[in-house]
Amino acid sequence: ALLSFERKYRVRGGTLIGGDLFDFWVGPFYVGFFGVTAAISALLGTLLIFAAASQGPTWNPWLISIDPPPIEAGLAAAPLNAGGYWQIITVCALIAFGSWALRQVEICRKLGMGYHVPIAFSFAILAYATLVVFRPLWLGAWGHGFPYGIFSHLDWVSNIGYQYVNFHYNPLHMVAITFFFTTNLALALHGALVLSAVNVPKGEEVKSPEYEDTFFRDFIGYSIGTIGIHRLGLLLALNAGFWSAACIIISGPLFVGSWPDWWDWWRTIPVWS
Ligand code: BCL
Ligand code: UQ1
Repeated sequence: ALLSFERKYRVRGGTLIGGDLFDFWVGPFYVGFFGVTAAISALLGTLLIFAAASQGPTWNPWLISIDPPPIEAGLAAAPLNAGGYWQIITVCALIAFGSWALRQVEICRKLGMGYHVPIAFSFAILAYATLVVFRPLWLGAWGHGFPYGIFSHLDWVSNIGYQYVNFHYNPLHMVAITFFFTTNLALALHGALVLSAVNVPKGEEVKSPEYEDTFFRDFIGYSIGTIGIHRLGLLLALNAGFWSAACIIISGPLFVGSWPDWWDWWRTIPVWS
């Protein structure tokens, strides 16, 4: 069912491509050209996952793994059962994610809103593309992408981590983790603060944002403000994704060896060496 206000916002236009062709809704969902391309590529990618799994040794969902080509195959197109499925599935995924972002753009344009959501989602796409496109390209083989499987991708992360001895010492991994944790802290504070102001006993009026500001001024002498916390949250979250991509793209292409040893420059600073 349509919510009471929804009809009013079902406006024409704002499409990037195709004019009015796919400018309609199916139930609650806006379709659009990119809704069609997202649906087709997601469906095709999913079917190919099943096709590839049918060629493998197991239907155990934990153990199914669709592997990239062997490293020796370099950047060539691989036979289906030797990484070719992985390559096509990766293309489907990239088209699906890209379409999803562009569909968000069209909805933003329809509603006259900012592009914050598609920009934010683009950082997630960037991180994925870094793992399966940019880093493999830079290292010269699709075999450097991660395998599509539940345990197998965990094994990949573990193996790549130990390939650099101890990934915790990767300075950009440290930065990324710090942004992930700080994002969590910010959302916990924000969620708690808003609920504390709004969850008043029955019959009482909810507390205004001034109370929220006052809580933090009493508490730590500073309030970032009600818009400010959302700007901060977005900034923290985007940095988490960005530095994740950065920490893995430097591992291999720009740095080989042991991340713990990378810190030797620090131990040899003249002041204490
Ligand atoms: Mg580490 C990466 C944290 C220990 C090796 N590690 C990461 C980062 C993150 C992190 C900073 C992964 C997040 C990311 O990339 O998001 N690592 C982390 C933490 C510890 C840790 C907190 C810890 O010990 C407390 N890491 C270790 C140990 C090593 C190690 C020391 C193993 C032994 N780590 C590695 C390696 C890597 C990481 C190797 C990486 O490659 C990875 C990284 O940086 O990757 C970039 C980015 C988000 C995405 C990639 C998601 C993209 C989503 C796409 C666009 C959309 C998907 C849609 C979906 C399919 C649809 C779903 C359908 C609907 C739900 C229905
Ligand atoms: C805050 O200052 C604020 O403004 C009133 C919020 O808005 C509702 C918040 O959610 C939070 C968490 C803060 C406090 C945050 C900092 C960084 C001081």
